[in-house]
Amino acid sequence: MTKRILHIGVGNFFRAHMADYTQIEGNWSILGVSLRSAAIRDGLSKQNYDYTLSVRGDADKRITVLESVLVAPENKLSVITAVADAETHIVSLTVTEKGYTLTSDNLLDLNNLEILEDLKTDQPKTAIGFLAYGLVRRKTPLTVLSCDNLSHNGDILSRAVRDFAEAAELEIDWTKVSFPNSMVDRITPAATHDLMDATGDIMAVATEPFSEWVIEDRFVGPRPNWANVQFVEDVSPHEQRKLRMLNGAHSFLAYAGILAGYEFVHQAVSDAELRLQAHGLMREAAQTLQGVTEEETEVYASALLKRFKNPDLKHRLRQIAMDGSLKIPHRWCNSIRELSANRKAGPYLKLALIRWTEFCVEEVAQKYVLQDLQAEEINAAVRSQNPYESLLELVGIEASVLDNV
Ligand code: CS2
Repeated sequence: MTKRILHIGVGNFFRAHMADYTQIEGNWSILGVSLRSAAIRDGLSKQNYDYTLSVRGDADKRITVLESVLVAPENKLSVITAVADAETHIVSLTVTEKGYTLTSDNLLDLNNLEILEDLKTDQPKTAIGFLAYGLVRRKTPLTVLSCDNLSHNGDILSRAVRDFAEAAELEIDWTKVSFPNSMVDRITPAATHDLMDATGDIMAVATEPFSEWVIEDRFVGPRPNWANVQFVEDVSPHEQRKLRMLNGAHSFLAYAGILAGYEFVHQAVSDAELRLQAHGLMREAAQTLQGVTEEETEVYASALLKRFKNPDLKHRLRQIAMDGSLKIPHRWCNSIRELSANRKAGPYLKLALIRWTEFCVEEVAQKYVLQDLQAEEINAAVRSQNPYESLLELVGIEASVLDNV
């Protein structure tokens, strides 16, 4: 009998990554949840929840592992019931950084309006609310697997659900729940009309051939035997390598690239100066990593530059630039703090922060709508007496820290 994963956040990344691994595994099925919009359910339901995965450079694949998709606002009780259901062994999430409703200290934001509402009702809206109300009813062990680009994603999620449960006075048997940390990687751009035309599938997803997944082996129930997944005791070294080098360089290329007038990652990274700077940032980040040699991180950096250069991916810089105020702390700031504490230089990481502040100033000057959860705060910072320092404060960096790197 197939076993079930309940997956919250059925966007492109999940459909290119976890869905692909699970289909290859063969013994599990996935019930999806969309937290807000009905668009993915509406599109996929017309095609039996199957879709085309267009792996650039390889043959297209048909992904058939999704059972169905619940749209949370229409099916609140069904989502809670599915979290509690003994046949669901894993609840996984790809809800992006903002889906965790955190403060800048990575704690549950108890002033977030949706969290405040969710605390008062068992008809929640947020991922944290659904998890907590589902766990209250849960009788058997459950693994909750965060697959988002946050440093210590499982620990952060666990803390947020616990804080929610405490504030809502919910009783949960924590001995039956685990929250492994994980590192996920596969560059997956937003779908385009060209992709839909080429595949004849309006729900097609494009991705790159490369993919990586490292998970802490802390499952409290059965788990899929996913091929090519590394199950490890501690994911930190992998997660830091990926977040600080890949995502760090990505965000740098996004802001510096947009300022230089480029649209796609492959264009920005083909600019000799930007490539050198992105490489410099990766080398600085590499100095903060434990247990890897300089040679290994150099090989990794070169492989990343090659992946970024893939012209078939058409990965928009603006997709990466979104929600910078939530991404930057995980991607640059930990490296900066560690370099500063060790009195090491980090001119390219510093440059990246400067480029982000310039990007914010320029977006406001152009009167663009800022694509950032903290758009209001960014606007206020840009209009303040000292935009540079105020913006840095938003990502938790004091200007004085930068004096040391
Ligand atoms: C990107 C990531 O949009 C972004 O912020 O940096 O989605 C990146 O493509 C993935 O993490 C690659 O695994």
